[in-house]
Amino acid sequence: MTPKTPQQWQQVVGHEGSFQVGDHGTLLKKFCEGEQQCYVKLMADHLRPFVPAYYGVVQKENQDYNMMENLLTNFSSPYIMDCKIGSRTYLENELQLARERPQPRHDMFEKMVAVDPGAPTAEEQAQKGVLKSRYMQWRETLSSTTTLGFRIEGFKKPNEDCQTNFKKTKSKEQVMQALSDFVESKRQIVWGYLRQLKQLRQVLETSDFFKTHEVVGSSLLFLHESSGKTGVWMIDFAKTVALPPHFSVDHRSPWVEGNREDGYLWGLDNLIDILNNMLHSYNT
Ligand code: I3P
Repeated sequence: MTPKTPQQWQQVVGHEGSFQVGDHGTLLKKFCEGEQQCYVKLMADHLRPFVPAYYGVVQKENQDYNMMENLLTNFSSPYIMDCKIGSRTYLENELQLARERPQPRHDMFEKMVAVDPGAPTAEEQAQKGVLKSRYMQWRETLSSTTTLGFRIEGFKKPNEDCQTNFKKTKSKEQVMQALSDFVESKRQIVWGYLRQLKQLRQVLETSDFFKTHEVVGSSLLFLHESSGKTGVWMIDFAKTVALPPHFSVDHRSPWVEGNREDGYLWGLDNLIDILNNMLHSYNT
């Protein structure tokens, strides 16, 4: 690990308070055992260049953290975007749990009503609560997760506030418009991202880790600078779980309960197609 200039971490989306900036270009993320196991395996997998380097567990003020590379330290004035990949954002066992022990969530009801007051059912209105699985599925169909296998969670440009108003960004055209805004219609940036996403797809097809895991709720982190430097990394493995032995998924087939398909490659295919379309449109 080479010492790097400490740089402020900029959180665009995700659970607040989960991160701290560590020393020497590291980032501390609140400990999650499942995520730790993924990072350990990923450090020995073909996917290693596409994930932040993992340095183990550290403790700070009685809290355990997974310590990893702070990817922002490689950029001086980064544009940052988080896209959640896959056709599903909840695990099959979360669904099972919701059936066995339904726990309506008031916070999720409030978030739902804020976007669409008509979305809750009469029963949900009465109890002022929605199940997490129901909320997550509603979010998926409202955004492009169900139709394209990925969604923009948020982005941030240098010296601007975070933009996270993408809950209803659903159609190809809407997604393309948001992505164009993020890259400021710069051909070179789109080209750079496309090249890296195609490399990632190739590596995913050969990765033992990817072959043996259900990858849910994971994101791609996009970083670029106006100079043209780009980078894409896989992040967020809290809901990435090992499949049972001899169980296989192709990461492209539609999900039906029990088949564990996550739609990761399907989403990546669609994202690559959209960026390709953008590149061609900038030519004309
Ligand atoms: C959140 C988002 C997160 C999810 C979180 C949701 O909704 O779906 O992915 O965390 O659940 O509240 P939104 O983006 O609309 O704010 P997990 O992926 O970790 O389940 P939570 O409130 O139970 O943390």
